[in-house]
Amino acid sequence: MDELAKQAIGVLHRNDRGTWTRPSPRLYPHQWSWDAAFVAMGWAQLDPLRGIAELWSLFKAQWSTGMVPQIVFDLNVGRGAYEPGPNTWGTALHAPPGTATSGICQPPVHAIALGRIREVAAARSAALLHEVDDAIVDLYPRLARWHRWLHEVRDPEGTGLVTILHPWESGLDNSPRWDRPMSAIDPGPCDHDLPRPDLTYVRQADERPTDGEYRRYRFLVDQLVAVDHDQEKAMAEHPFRVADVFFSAILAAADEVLADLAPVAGRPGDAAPHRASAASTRAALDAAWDPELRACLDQDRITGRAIRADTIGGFAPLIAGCSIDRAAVLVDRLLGPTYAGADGLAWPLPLTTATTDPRFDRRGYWRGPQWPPITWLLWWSLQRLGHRRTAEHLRSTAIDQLREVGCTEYVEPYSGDALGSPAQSWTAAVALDWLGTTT
Ligand code: 2M8
Repeated sequence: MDELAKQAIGVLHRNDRGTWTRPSPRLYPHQWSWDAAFVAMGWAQLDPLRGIAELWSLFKAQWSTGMVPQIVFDLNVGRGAYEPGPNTWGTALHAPPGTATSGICQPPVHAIALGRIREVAAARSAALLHEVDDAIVDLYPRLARWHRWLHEVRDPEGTGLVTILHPWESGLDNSPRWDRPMSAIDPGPCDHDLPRPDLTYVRQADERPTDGEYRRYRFLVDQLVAVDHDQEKAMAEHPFRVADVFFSAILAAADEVLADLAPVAGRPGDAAPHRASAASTRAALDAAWDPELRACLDQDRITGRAIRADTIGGFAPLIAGCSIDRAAVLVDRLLGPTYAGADGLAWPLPLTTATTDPRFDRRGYWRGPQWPPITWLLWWSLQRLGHRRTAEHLRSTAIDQLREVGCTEYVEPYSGDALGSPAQSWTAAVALDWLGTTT
């Protein structure tokens, strides 16, 4: 068997908890929302029904409002192994009985994962497709409720863009995109300990966010707990409110996939509204386009201003789907000298921040390094846009990279050093998907 496939399968098995998967053995010992979506696609290459189980484990913790939580905590994990842990969030009355969750969300990659699992099953056998389609009938209403929550609760004015209330909701936690809104926050004196178990699991402290960043992260959590996770209040008063273009683009792509799945779930009439939601997001992304930067910019909902930062977030239209002309501009930039085509890169793959942005940091967490799931999203999107050669170039380069660095969390783009967790499930999952492994 292919060596990378063997290693990736080993990582998934090592992190497997039966029906769900830890993102990594020590650094992230619980189930994370968007990791679960990537991981489900990885499992699908081995067993599509195990992929379905991964999604089910997550959606069992979906709140009655429709929100799918960022973290579903494993209560068997020792206290203090991950912070902030289950007791910090004040979510006991919100999460379904028998589950413990955080109180925020992450990008909605789940419908994309379900669509992908269906493709894998269809290529295997009619019987397997039948089983996956049965699962889609049950899962679809949960996915539809999740998307509805994002559109109605996080975009109550119908702007087409989803507002996030914490950088952790973006998934690209420390991106320079959040520097300005975060710097406007005064967390005041910290009246509780800020334990950092994460720092004991990495080689160097600079592979994780700083204590100053953590103080603000914790402050934002405390603010949400103070309003008992009341979304209407938070959307009016919370000190971090940003319309996130990358998150919104993922939602648009996922809305399109949900439209494809609606007839399978016996709800053909839902397809048109899902497509209309996606179209409205695409229009909002057009309006958020900055012609000078040639990028799409997040909007700070508190100041009313666009956030100028040259990061991977600016490529949101590629993920949502966009005009031929816009895609050509963005592909050019993606492969150009400030991103994947930068001089001296070990592998020509997309960076999370442009080398010319003053905040570019080659080792910084989400501030420059290459992240395999982001490359996967761009690869998947480029295929859909018909940029097949570019997509294939990304896929084969990413596989070359992973053969060298292993299933690491992220990669220092010049030295090619493996950073963060060395056994990261979503990296293993995208490797398996790219290899199209059959066992
Ligand atoms: C990282 O985020 C968590 C908080 O959610 C952390 O730093 O503790 C991010 O890379 C996020 O995108 C990812 O989902 C999570 C688990 O892999 O780790």
